Amino acid sequence: RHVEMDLREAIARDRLELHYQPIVDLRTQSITGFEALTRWRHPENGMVPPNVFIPVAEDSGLILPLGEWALAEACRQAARWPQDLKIAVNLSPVQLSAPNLVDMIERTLASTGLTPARLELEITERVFLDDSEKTLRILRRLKQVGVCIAMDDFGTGYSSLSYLRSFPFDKIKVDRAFVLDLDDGSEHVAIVQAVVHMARALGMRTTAEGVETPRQQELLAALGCDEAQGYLFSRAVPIGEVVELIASWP
Ligand code: G
Ligand code: G
Ligand code: MN
Ligand code: NA
Repeated sequence: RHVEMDLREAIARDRLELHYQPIVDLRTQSITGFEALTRWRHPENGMVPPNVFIPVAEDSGLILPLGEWALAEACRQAARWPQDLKIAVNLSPVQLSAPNLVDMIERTLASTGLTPARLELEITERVFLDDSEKTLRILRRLKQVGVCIAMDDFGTGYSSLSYLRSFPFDKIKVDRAFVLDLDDGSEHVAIVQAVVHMARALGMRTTAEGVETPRQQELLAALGCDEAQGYLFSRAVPIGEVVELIASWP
């Protein structure tokens, strides 16, 4: 309750921040883009983690204004970056089932001037739990707008492979649960390999999340994974550090 009231005020007073985590090409080591992650600095309690406030936002409906703000802010910032960099924004299933999502996204692209192909929307498997036909229709409309769609947290949820065939995702993000103990001899090697093969066969790219060690990076590259993100490369940084990060990237 308290969290909900405080979050409502934080949104109204523009007190949320976006942090940006780089996504790195495993072949060239260059940054291909950033994932925007919402941060909430509570005036008394300090940083409130997203796994606390996102569920509250989803249950209360506050995820709609929060999500709209995050999208607009991320697009506004990314429009000023080098044109080859993409911006990934997380979309809640609640946003996907709300009316006017596609209009809102088109309006945001128009008002920020961001090229649609530079925007990547990350959705989770949870979106297919409700009305998967309706979800597929919305995703197809979004594709027509020209944005990219990524399947986030792949392998953790209520995975069904059937929707991968029903919808042309641009990218699969392999959940960090499979990267966490990715090491020589780990069973996760076989799982990541299978996901990469499947994605390739379906014409989708793969991004590994939660990469923390050079050995994980090596294994992922050897397995044919396209991109990676994680603390090995960088944590999510405030907007003021993004330009510096791009400029100083090896
Ligand atoms: O890195 P981090 O702890 O910020 O992210 C935790 C979770 O919160 C991730 O699953 C991430 O997708 C989610 N999250 C972070 N920012 C947003 C946002 O703006 N919208 C939505 N829907 N989820 C977000
Ligand atoms: O959208 P998603 O749920 O994937 O959000 C990414 C989450 O993972 C964020 O909470 C982010 O801070 C976190 N994260 C990013 N890189 C790493 C990492 O290398 N290790 C761990 N443990 N968490 C990470
Ligand atoms: Mn994500
Ligand atoms: Na994820």
